[in-house]
Amino acid sequence: MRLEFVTIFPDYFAPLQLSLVGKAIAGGTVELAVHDLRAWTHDRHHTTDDTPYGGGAGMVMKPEPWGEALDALEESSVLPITVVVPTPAGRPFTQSLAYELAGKERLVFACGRYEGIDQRVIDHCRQRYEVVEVSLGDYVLNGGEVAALAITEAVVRLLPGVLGNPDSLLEESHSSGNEQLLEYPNYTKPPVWRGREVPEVLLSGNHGLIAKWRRERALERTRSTRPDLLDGDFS
Ligand code: 6GU
Repeated sequence: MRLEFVTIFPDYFAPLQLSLVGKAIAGGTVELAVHDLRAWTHDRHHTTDDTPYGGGAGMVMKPEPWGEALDALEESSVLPITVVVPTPAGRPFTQSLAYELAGKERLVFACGRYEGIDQRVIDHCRQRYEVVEVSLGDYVLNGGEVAALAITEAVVRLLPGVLGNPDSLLEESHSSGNEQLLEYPNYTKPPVWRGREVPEVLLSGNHGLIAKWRRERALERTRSTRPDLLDGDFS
């Protein structure tokens, strides 16, 4: 999978060389390119924003550098482009959207700053590419960069061969193999730590009882912190 980021802050993407995503890059599963939007400006100050038509606070990203950036990316590879636009006005990011994006050949993250990107850039993209506007949740970040990192991590770990143990994908919170429940609590050695004991059932070796206990804890946790995930028929 090819992952590209267009941004005025390329340094935000340095951490992608670390950990699991870094290994996916080193191992060739992921090909990564970070592009400085300012490379497609032509004025002395490398201007990427301007005041909004109609007035109001904040600045809007100018369309011209974005247009040139996307033209250049389109010419750089024949892979079909899916443009991901991180924005609080986007479609909520979920595990199922992560799986959807993991199936694409080439994601181009258009990271806006300020109050966003001139709408004509998005409209232009919709005409030429697949476009997904994605929101991480109902709060406001200063720009798309941190959101793009989060989306990237969620997507890359789903690619074949990236996780050491693919069974992890089945057990974790929000995966389809877990009835949409939050994950049960986990314990490791020692059996007693600062007077706190590991629940006895986990030491029993009785896999049926352990599975039942874990499901009960998962339900309890979900009921208390995310009742919205339960649509009724859980027992
Ligand atoms: Cl995806 N982008 C920005 N800029 N702010 C956000 C967001 C995304 N999700 C929540 N807030």
